[in-house]
Amino acid sequence: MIPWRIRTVRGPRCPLTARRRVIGSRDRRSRLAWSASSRASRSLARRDRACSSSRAGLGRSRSRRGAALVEGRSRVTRVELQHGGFLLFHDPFLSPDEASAAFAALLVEVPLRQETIRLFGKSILQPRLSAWHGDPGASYTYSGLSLLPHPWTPALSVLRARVEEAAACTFNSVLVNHYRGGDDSMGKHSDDEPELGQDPVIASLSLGARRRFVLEPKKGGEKVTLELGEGNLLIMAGTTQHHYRHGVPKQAGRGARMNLTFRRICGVTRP
Ligand SMILES: O=C(O)CCC(=O)C(=O)O
Repeated sequence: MIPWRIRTVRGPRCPLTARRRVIGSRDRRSRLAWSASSRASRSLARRDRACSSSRAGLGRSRSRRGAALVEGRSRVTRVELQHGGFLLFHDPFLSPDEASAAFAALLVEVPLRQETIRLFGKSILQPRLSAWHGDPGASYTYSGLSLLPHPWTPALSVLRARVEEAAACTFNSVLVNHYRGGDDSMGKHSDDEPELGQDPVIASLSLGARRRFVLEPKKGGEKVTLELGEGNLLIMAGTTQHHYRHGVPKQAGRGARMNLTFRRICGVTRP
């Protein structure tokens, strides 16, 4: 039983024309915002081939750095990064009720566990719980850890449909991270493994406690810090993974949080 309704319809019942009509009826600012996304919408027709930011149509922008745009109920802020990276921050994306229902469902459905990884030649326990889900064949390896996907659960499938529509791009896997409290964290890293392809689009959905998210350029320069709160969606695109590391530092006193990073493993045939 899924405690919220799917507002995204897949396949032929989700025609691009309907999407364009909605976009066309918005104000000029919003239409500008969607100039990148209309290319992205076209890419939905090629959904099974979309793998990178440029193929997904998210590669170019006409909007200003940090420009705030209104898309449906969601406020979308676009942040330009160095060398062609960019972020799209949807706040809110899920309502508080949807977010807390999703959190509760995921705690029951997802087999969260503490994994051991290799870092600087040493085996260490990750400071959080995690689980990898996806289409058959969507395996993922990072920090010496090779993950075979668990199948999509009902809640993950609903959330994937919602996120795919917002990102105008398809995902065949998701890494679920559960931060049990403020002592759990994620070290700085890039999602730049070869199986993600060049310039991957990574869509990160946050549930539960608000946490600080830091992006730092690999070759020095201005850091970007965001507060990721309940129901926010952060899309990292363009060359972000190539030029930046990101992480979630410890933050004393914070409660439990769940984060879902939807990804596309290249070369996997959609079932
Ligand atoms: O928890 C977050 O917000 C970040 C997760 C993340 O960086 C990742 O899954 O690679």
